[in-house]
Amino acid sequence: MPLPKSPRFIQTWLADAEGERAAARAALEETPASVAPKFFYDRLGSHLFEAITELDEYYPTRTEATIFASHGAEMAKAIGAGMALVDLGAGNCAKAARLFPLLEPRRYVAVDISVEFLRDALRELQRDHPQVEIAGVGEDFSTRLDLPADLLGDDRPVFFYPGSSIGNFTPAEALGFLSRVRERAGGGGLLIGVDLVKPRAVLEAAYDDGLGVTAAFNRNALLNLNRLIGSDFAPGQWRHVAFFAEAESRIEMHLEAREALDVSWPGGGRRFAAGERIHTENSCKYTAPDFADLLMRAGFDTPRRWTDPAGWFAVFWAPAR
Ligand code: AVJ
Repeated sequence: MPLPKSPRFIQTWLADAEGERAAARAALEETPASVAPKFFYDRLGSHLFEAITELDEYYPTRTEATIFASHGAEMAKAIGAGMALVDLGAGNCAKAARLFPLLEPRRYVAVDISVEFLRDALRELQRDHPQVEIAGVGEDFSTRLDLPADLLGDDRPVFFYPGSSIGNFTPAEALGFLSRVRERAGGGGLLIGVDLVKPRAVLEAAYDDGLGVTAAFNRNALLNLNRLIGSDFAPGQWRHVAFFAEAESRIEMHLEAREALDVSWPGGGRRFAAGERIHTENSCKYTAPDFADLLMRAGFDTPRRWTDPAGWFAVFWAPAR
């Protein structure tokens, strides 16, 4: 048997490691302090997120999967054939792989900041799909979306952004991000999953599960930062806080100091008062009409939309002429 080819891999994340460190330190020194959600995703963080998607309380992944299972064929028809599928935040690549039989992409370009995790996932995927031209890009696509032109070849670019990761952006940021995707999607489009507004109790349980997996995921950002900037955060000193902020229509996650704490890193540090918080994530929830409007404002053509029977989650196909 011939050896499976190994996927081409490009890494831009941490090309400017000193710049990333400086930005992370600056965000910690502000009041309120913050850690960008991209810092959840070191290798352990990607595994913890996988575990979150298996929790009873975390409905988005499961609900989105039912929408793909029920309407995938119709989506594939709307999208059309002969594409380069660009997966933003590909993670373990499982969602895209499940769509391969329907979409039959000629190329698959997986983009994720969790570089080692992505590399492992792609090796396996290439073994299972020798006919697909697979490439990996280790990139922080929240701040840049640089894809070498030859990665897409002559195939129609179809961007895939499932899971409601768009919720990590505020609506204003999301508009900017979607516009950047639109610029690169000409001739193709964007297939995107979006979490919808629903009763507070359902939302809050999904981000504060009984097992404490989400709490561990949240605290793990501190361990990732320790490695990246040399800080000395002790995760046990921080309480996981998650709530639905109605006015902003978003779940907010924070880490709250259990007592007054001093944290230091090379060249600096700061004191956190007891109860002081570090903001680690926004997860914005939309209504379906509001999100369709956002897609149109970003320059996409009139989108199509599929939801689950309860209307908890939506998948949009937004064509880009
Ligand atoms: C990966 C951003 C979609 O916001 O639901 C899960 C991340 N945070 N539990 C989300 C997350 C806490 C997730 N996204």
